[in-house]
Parts: sequence; structure tokens; C-alpha cells
Amino acid sequence: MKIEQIRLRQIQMPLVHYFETSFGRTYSRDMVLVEVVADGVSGWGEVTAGENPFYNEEWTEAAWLIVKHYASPRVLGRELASADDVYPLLSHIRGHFMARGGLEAAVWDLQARRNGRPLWQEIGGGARKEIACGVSIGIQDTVAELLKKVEKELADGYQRIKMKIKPGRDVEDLRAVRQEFPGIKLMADANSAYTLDDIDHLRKLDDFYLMMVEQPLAHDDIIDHSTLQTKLQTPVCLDECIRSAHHAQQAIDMGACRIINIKLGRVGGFAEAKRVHDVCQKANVPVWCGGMLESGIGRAHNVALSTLPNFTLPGDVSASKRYWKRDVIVPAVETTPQGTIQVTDGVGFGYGMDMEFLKSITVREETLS
Ligand code: OSB
Ligand code: MG
Repeated sequence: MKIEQIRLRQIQMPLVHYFETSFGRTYSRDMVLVEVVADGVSGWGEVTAGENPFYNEEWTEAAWLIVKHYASPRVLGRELASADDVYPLLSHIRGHFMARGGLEAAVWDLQARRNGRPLWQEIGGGARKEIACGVSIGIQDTVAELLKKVEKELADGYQRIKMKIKPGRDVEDLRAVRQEFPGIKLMADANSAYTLDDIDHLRKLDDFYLMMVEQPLAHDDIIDHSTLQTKLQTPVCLDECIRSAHHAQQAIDMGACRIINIKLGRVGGFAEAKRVHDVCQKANVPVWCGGMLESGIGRAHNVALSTLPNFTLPGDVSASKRYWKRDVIVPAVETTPQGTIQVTDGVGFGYGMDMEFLKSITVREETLS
């Protein structure tokens, strides 16, 4: 296939409720969408970078420039044998995996559409027709609000609760939730807010029989996590640290984690996400699909990814309405009362585009050809 056009769009979407992590609050998303066109057919991708370079080094403005000036020129007008060709074409770019991944995922979606197949089938998924959903709950102003939020998500059927934690908002918050909900699948995500100096403090998390603690230490430090894991009963799950299958292999070999969160963007797209998945599967390390407050496009891609066999734990992929009043796809992503998302058999990412709404929230658009 030969990509004739790449259209970049920046859209702005206010969140239904702000989302607070150890690195700050997000009230509204500002994201870059990538549309690739060949023979009149469009494939869609989403750059999952945040509005600020706080989760990792990427952010919306930088991602726009990387896709425009470095990623697109390598793909545009080139005869691609497969979407698998995109990752190596972009690997001369250091970092910026989310920017690269937005374009790469769009080419996978296009390839699926050209073949008249669902995206999940195109990437070799299909191990399940229904994916298990958890939710990620941001840091709340008060413990009472946190408990109310947990109760609501459980009532909506979600199978696992993840709480964001940071120093000063960890042990007491977790104790309160555990006391109120003794039997639930519970985990905590620190987004790199601690250091090895906090080992004694982090050991208190073992009291709450969490499924895992996600990325407690520095975003780029697998070595310190391997030290921490030997001192914790709670399994460590790595998020920020794992940007490639090679990282995943090293982290597993070092005993730095027992679970890995795979984010499509963070590893540069579907090809590398599958390689991370395969490394983990071989090592008997379960994985789950992380989220980045995606629009429906990124969300649908996450659903497809979650059908690979080793995605055996509930992910952070949940209903559109938890984030958006109106989503850019139709229908919106919905969950069943059992806390699952039913995988669609539609071609490509399996949902339609709400172009009218998309246009109304587009703040910048550029077509490269
Ligand atoms: O660490 O998983 C994370 C959101 C933004 C940045 C980082 C993370 C998150 C989430 C939200 O946890 C997951 C979601 O609901 O999309
Ligand atoms: Mg995380």
C-alpha cells in the first residue's frame, strides 16, 4: 500500500471530570489525530501524548512537529508491504514513541480496512470477544469523595479499581478503600512519585493485598525497581519504564516487575506492543492494557490490542462516557453490566467517525501529501 496523504488534526475535548495524578491535574485533552489515506480509504490513529511533558517527555505540541517533520516524510509516498514496515522506518527517531505510534496505528487501521477485516484480526488478536475492564481513579480532594467514586465504578460493574497515589495521599487513602471494600481487586499507581529512600514507607502497601503497585519509582529506572521488588510482597507493575520489548525483557530478567502495563503509544505502536506482549507471555508475566485518557479512536485501538492472548488482567480501558460528553466515534465505547467491552466485528477499529463533531473540536489541521 502507498500512503498518498497524511492529515494531522489537533482536537480539544474537555474531560467530564478532571483527572489528577502525582504529576498534576488534567481538565481538558488536547490531542493529535493522524489520518492516513490510500486509494480513497482512511486509517485513523491517535497520538496519546499528554498536554505537558510530565508523564513522559512527549506533549501535544512536540508530537505535532515530530509527526509532521520526521515521521510522516518517511512513510508518505512509500510502497509499504505491510504496516509492520512502519516501526523500523521511524526507529531512527530517538524517543517520541507516542508521536510515532499515532502514525503507526493509523497505518494498521488502514491495512485492516483495505483487507476488509477488523483491526483485532489484522494484528493477530481475537483470543477473546469481550475484554475485562477496570478503571483508573484520580486523586480526589477528600477520602469521602474517593470512597463515593469507588462505589460508583463498582456499581457500574468495573472489575478492578486502580487508585492514583502520591506521597501524603497513599496509605490512608488505601486503608480507607480497603476497609470499605475488602474483597475487590485493587491496585495503586504512583506515576514515579517515590524513590528507594521510601522503601520502608512503600512496604506498608503490603498490608492492603493489592494486585500490584504500578510504577512507584523513577520513570526511567528499571534497576531501582528490581531492588524494590525484592523488598515488597506486592507485585510491581511497570508502566513508564517499558518503552520496548527489549526493556520488557531486561525488566523481567532483573526481577524489576511481575506484571507489565502495555500502552500502545508508549512503545511506538502495534508492532512493538505485540513484541512486548510476546516477551511477557514467554516469561509468564501477565499484561494489561493501559490508558492515556484517549478519545474513541485510541480507545478502540486499545480494545483491539486487548484481544491478544496474554492480556489476562483487566485494563484501564473503560466506557467513553467516563471521559467525554460526546465522543469522536459512533457509537461511543460502552461497557456491559459485567464490566466488559464487547469487541466489534466491524472493519478497521470497528466504530464509525463522528466527522461533524470532530470538525467542531478541531483547532488545527494540516494535510501532507
Ligand atoms: O499512568 O496509567 C497512567 C492517565 C494519564 C497518564 C498516565 C496514566 C493515566 C491513567 C488513566 O491512569 C488511564 C485512563 O483511564 O485512560
Ligand atoms: Mg500508569
